[in-house]
Amino acid sequence: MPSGSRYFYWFLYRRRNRFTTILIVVFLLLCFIYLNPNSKPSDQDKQNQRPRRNLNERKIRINRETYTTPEPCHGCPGENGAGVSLTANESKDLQQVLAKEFFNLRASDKISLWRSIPDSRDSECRSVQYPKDLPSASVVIVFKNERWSPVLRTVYSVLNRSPKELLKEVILVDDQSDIEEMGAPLDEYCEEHFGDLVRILRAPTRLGLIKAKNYGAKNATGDVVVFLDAHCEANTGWLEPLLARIKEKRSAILCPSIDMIGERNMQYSGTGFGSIGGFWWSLHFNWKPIPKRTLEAQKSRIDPYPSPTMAGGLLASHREYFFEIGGYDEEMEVWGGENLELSFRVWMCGGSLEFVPCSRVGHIFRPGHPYNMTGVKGKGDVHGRNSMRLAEVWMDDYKRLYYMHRRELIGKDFGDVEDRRAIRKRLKCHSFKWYLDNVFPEKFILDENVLAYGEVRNPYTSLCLDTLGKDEKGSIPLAVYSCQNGASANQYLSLTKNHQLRREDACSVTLDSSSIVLSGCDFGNQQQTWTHEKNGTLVHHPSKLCLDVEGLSNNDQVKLKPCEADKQSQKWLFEHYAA
Ligand code: UD2
Ligand code: MN
Repeated sequence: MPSGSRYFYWFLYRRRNRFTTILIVVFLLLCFIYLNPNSKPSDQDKQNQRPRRNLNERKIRINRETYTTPEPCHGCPGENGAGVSLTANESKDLQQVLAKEFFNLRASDKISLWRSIPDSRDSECRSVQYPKDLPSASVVIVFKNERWSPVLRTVYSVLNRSPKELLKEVILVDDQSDIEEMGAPLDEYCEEHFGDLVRILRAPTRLGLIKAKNYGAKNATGDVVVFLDAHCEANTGWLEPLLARIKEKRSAILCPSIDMIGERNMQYSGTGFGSIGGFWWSLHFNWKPIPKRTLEAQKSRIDPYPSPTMAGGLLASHREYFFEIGGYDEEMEVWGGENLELSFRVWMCGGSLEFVPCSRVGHIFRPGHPYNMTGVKGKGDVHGRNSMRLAEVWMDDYKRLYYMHRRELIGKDFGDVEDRRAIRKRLKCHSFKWYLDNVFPEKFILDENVLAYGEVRNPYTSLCLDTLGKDEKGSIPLAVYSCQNGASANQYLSLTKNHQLRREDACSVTLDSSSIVLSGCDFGNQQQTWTHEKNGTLVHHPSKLCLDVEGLSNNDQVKLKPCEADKQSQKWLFEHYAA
């Protein structure tokens, strides 16, 4: 027997013909596999590899010279903005992912980085002709612990849906993320795929989103700076209407209409339009319906319209103007307050804040934050301290209404605000009263222009009317609780000149024949009218019944009862009466 390699050669020699046949068969088989489209890894498979360097780079290279929009990812999940479902296997430990990211990262990872989404604009927007010579834009996206697929999808949506001659650059500001793939792999990916269209700046220390936005904007070179959160999808034609309005009015700060990207399944849904931004006196942002006066002033329903405040994340401003009016407050930490601060400031200092119906951008609203919310100075309550700064600089005496909600902050340190007050002086800005009267006349001021306000005490006990910690987000019961001597916003009620018994945004009405709750105020609703008689009773107009409380102990619900002269549980005294 031949041994070792000799045996091998002998074998080959003897079997040469058969061996050649096998080679040919293998070759044909390989050709078949390569040419059969079903056996190639799909676009989706390729995209799910991370870091994703196996993409068909030629197709998607989007640098200045070879700017093309990638082919749609046919057959991929989530196309046309559809929601994505997960297999049982993919859903394994999903709760942990949700608890960490506050959105469904697994679903996001299944979707193409440049998926298609439905054009959610009003059909009229599609035929608007914008001027050719619009200012250029730098899009600034700040991120802290955001993930690969939503961040890159934000970038692709901007690159694919902005006219290339208008987009100067995209600037990604990494606010010291702890996620490895967002470091060098992101640098490499952007360099390879986007050339100098996308720049990445690494914050030298944790800046917090407010300073990070300043940092990005200072490094921007476009005429206009546009801020986006790092989990957005810009929709068709989103940029032109923003730039066109800034060309018309340099001092207008503009917000696209924010569409929703479902945090559970990533479904893109248009939100229509019909909102302005408002605020609570606790200095949180809220959405309100567009007032009639605003609708009436619009020439067309797709025109930009004024809004008293903005949510904060998505906005466009002439870059130089943004800094002329003070940029963001560099002493604000991490998250919160800067959106109302900029809103009040731009209005009070001669500019305007407008919502643009034809510009639409989707955003994933997350129920929590994937990053540490603790500031150095604001410690556990960065929003509270940031809001103190804005109240102290911009709200004049109306800051009382903020401190009424946040009594524990009275006397706390809010840092030095002299530089910010200097802006107000330099620009000769209006008062906060001017803002309330002219920009937001719908805002209810709890202690102005009312018949009575403050705690509503039963003079025979130490009990006050109380909303038991519930606010306008849900239904608000009206009950009694030990008086807190002005220390609780739950006990602050107003009796208005049009006879409503209300708090910030909710008026007392009868739920059934006897119990009382607070719900949306409606001036036309007779069920909401009350009189405070000289003898101390609060009489409900339509029923002619009196506000009464049965047990006279903490948490007892108030009721409507037949009025009885001298019944102690029907006597109420407001803390203040208008002179
Ligand atoms: C809203 C705004 C947000 C900001 C915030 C108030 C929208 C859609 N979003 O909160 O832009 O105005 O209200 O301050 O209106 N980030 C950092 N560093 C940090 C923390 C966050 O870079 O220390 C990034 C974060 O990765 C994200 C952006 O800032 O890209 C906004 O943060 P968010 O999405 O958690 O804030 P959101 O949408 O709750
Ligand atoms: Mn966000």
